[in-house]
Amino acid sequence: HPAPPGEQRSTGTVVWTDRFLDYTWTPEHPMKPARLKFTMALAESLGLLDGVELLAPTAADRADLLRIHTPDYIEAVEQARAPVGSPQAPPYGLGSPDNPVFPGMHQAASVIVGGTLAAARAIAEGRTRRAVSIGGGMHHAMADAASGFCVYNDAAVAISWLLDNGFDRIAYLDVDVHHGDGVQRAFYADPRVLTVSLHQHPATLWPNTGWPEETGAGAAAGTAINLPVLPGTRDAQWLRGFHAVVPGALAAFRPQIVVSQCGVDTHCEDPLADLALTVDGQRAAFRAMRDLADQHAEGRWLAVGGGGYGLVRVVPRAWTHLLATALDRTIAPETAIPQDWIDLVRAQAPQVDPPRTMGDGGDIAYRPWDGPGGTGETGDAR
Ligand code: TV7
Ligand code: CA
Ligand code: ZN
Repeated sequence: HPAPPGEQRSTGTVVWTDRFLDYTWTPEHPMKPARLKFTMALAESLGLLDGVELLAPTAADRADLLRIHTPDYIEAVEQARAPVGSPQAPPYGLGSPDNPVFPGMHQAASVIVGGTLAAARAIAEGRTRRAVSIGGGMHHAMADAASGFCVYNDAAVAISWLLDNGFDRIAYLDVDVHHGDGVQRAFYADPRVLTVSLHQHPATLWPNTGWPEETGAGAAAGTAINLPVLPGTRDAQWLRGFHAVVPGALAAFRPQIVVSQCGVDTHCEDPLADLALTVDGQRAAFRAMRDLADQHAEGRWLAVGGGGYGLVRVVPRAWTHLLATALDRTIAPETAIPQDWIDLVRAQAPQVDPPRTMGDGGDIAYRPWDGPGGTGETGDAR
């Protein structure tokens, strides 16, 4: 039951702790905690968080991590020290340029998992219908390896916990520009989990997996879906692909909860990939996933963050829309960005021109997926 227009009923929970900011690689690394800090500052400045209770997570414990990760790998993360005078890189993907060892890595990565688990528990226990943890979305982490800036796979741990706590059918939707390989791998042979990833075509982007032929194994055949999109793809084309595949898949699978990885590195300005979405298109994708959870999963929606490397001009606006979407508090793309936020990022990132409005004037005005009577707001096919 979506809230009637104007009603400020909060159906969503925001998971947050400043400890998310401890997930800090090196100063040169593209995944910077400032993107989370700037997002929360923008959401706050717009009044989005007024009256919203923040759920503060604690670190996931060893038993939680063992749902997905091997004991040896967890131990290696705990023991990892930046190599002092030794050229020997630690094993398990640790100490590579993508995943350099940083102090407190195990603890920081465990808090990220704790955030996604807290969101899952809040939904499972009926305390909220929707929960968002923008610190999560570490979809590349493997059972025994760090990969692609991801140490522990928070979404996979949370999905595993949900499977043991009353959920038999879980849909995972991954709109990050990169393939959600770690989550797909964790549940590739498990028919209870449908994984869907949209991503830049594997022939053109790391990790070079997520081919359409990857569809699940054994009894789980058909429960992995991969939708590669070509470099240069814009809002309307991307959304058309989403709507051609995802609503039908969810209608057939009948999930009890939708888990969304909401990476925003699909943006045209993102430095790591080559898609050409705008914040408006990303906003439409979030609203579509929320509405699909409303239609097919009794409103149960767990959203996590993920990639997104435009730390001033993209991530804060996009994830503020994500938070607003979960909270049923629409922010129009025309909305002016408050001056206090502009001043804040000017002081901390003087080299970047901050955005002025909450949208990019994206091309979703062209809505080829809209049948007669469609509102176009989420691109919902009807
Ligand atoms: C979810 N692309 C994570 C996405 C992970 C992408 C990669 C970089 C990168 C790493 C850096 C850096 C970078 C400008 C970009 C084959 C390589 C090429 C490392 C330099 N600048 C998510 C992972 C991807 C690290 N990895 O899905 C330190 O780009 O392409 C690769 C692998 C070998 C390693 N080199 C890159 O969004 C959260 N890494 C600067 C400093
Ligand atoms: Ca993806
Ligand atoms: Zn990514």
